[in-house]
Amino acid sequence: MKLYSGPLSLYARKVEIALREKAIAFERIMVSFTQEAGYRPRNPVVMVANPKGQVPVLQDGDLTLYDSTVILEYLEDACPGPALMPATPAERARCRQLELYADEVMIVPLRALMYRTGPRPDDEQHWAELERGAAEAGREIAAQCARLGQVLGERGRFFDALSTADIAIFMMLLFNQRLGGPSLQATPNLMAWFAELSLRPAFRAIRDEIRQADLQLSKPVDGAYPDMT
Ligand SMILES: N[C@@H](CCC(=O)N[C@@H](CS)C(=O)NCC(=O)O)C(=O)O
Repeated sequence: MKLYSGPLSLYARKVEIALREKAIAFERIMVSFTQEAGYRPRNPVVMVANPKGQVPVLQDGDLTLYDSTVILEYLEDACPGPALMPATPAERARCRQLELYADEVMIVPLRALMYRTGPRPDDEQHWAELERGAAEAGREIAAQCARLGQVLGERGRFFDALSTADIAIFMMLLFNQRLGGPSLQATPNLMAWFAELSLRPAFRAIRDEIRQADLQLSKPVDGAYPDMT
């Protein structure tokens, strides 16, 4: 398999974690990314494969797929063991729902923090507006973390075994860390879950690569990575 990924692409890194957890060999092609120009110039293969022009793109023989969720579903069907989806229909649906919560709901306030890793605008007023937006987003992220803490409950896990939802939520919380969002300390069970996943080689490798990519590509962010062990 061939995966088109990006150094700071949280969706492509979701797929990388799944591939590593399933011990599937793959060739990784990193598309170019800078804070100044984003993904431009676009990778030509990605442009042809994905009408949205986005990574991840997975090629498996004649099959070319885009969108991390579709790719994860394919990997689950094509390479079922070790499973990254629960067994029962209800739990599988709950897993898909939680993955979507991460990918489409948690991403919203995170986007309001992303300016922090890019070049600082000259206009101080614009910067102050961004900072106000970030403060509001931080409150929303803290509320989301509290909700996730409730879902985790005393059991401290979303499902009996590792799932695509764990991967998606981990990526969002990792990005919250790198962007200097709220610490997880207010939700100890979520923090413990995050720390436990960080010990798995697949998660640790991606976390460390992203941290390294930040050192090379991003502006330093005050208070970044507060909960890193
Ligand atoms: N829903 C898509 C989102 C993919 C996505 O947003 N990819 C970003 C990188 S994390 C990208 O390629 N952005 C470039 C762009 O949107 O122009 C997925 O899950 O794969």
